[in-house]
Amino acid sequence: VKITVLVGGVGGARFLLGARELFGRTPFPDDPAPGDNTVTAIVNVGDDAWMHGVRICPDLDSCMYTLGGGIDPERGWGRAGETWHAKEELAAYGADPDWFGLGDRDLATHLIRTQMLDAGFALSDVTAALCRRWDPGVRLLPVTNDRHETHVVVAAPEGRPLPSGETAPDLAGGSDGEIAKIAIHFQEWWVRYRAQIPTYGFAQVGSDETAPAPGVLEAIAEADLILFAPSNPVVSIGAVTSVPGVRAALRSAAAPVVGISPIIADRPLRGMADECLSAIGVPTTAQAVGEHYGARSGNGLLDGWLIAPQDTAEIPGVAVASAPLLMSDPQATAQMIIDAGDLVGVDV
Ligand code: GDP
Ligand code: FO1
Ligand code: CA
Repeated sequence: VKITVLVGGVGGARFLLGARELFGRTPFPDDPAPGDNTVTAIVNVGDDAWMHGVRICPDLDSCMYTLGGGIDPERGWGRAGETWHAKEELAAYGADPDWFGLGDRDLATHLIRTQMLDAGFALSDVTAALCRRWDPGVRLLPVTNDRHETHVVVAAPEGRPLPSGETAPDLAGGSDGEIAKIAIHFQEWWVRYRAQIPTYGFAQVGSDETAPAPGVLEAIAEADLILFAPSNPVVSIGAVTSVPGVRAALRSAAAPVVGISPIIADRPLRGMADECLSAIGVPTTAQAVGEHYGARSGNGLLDGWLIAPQDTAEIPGVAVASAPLLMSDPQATAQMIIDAGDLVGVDV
């Protein structure tokens, strides 16, 4: 069978461990043998950023390091056994940003990526080259090779210089007049402010001609089953489906599309999905996230929605079932994928 999974970082990477457990290893970057099981991950690049002159791709790296056995399991990003000498030296120079931590081991990945991008290689080629070392056992495709960064519309933090040259007023102090709004990079919102500032929405920033990376549309069109990992519905899955062409490809795919809920008992398992959902006016419930994705038979994306036993959901046109959704180990996650297939009559 051919399985195509839309993924973000930590949640996506854990989910792929389950897919690899169930379907076996998909060679990458080498081609799979005809007729073999293949697992293709379409990975979010909305988190990607330039910091200190290097290109960082957090979700691609979380997937690559997790599947390749190099991840720091507590953080879910960056390398195990990491040291932070470069970060300390940058801080000693007073280099900006001072709120983002590049580990020494991780830095080597960014240096190679940046050199290859500078030499004219596409991000998908760079990812394939890095995966020669990490041998993830899953095809890892960035959703696009173009810049497609998530920016966040926020109230300008107090004291922050505005593009006008003025300084943002103290919100808590009750400034009169309009709230000054600015857009900041997703990493600044997530890492620097921990999503704890008034937030009004998200926008993708990049090229006018953003297109799916090579292989992405084919992986959607040729799949036997398409899954949305239990990743952040807004800044991971939402940033993937906002690449022009991806949504239409999902809607016209021959295979059924099943989402796995990242929300269990009205809470995200980890991370700040809560803050992302509330910024776009979607309650943090399996019901609301399922509705947000919508039914493919209507204007949406789902044929099936797998939720946790604690939750309920009823979405016209979408088959809903409940199953344990804790990705405690690859076997438990593999069972989730079997359950997702059952929901839409695909025997994996
Ligand atoms: P990020 O890019 O690192 O933020 O990771 P993702 O977007 O791929 O996934 C983040 C989401 O994974 C969060 O919203 C969590 O609720 C969800 N998540 C993490 N662990 C689990 C789990 O064991 N089960 C389920 N159902 N969701 C999980
Ligand atoms: N997250 C943090 O909370 N603080 C950091 O300093 C940080 C550095 C970092 C470096 C490389 C990388 O691939 C990821 C990194 N992350 C860091 C995680 C990441 O910014 C976010 O968790 C994701 O983008 C959200 O998925
Ligand atoms: Ca992410």
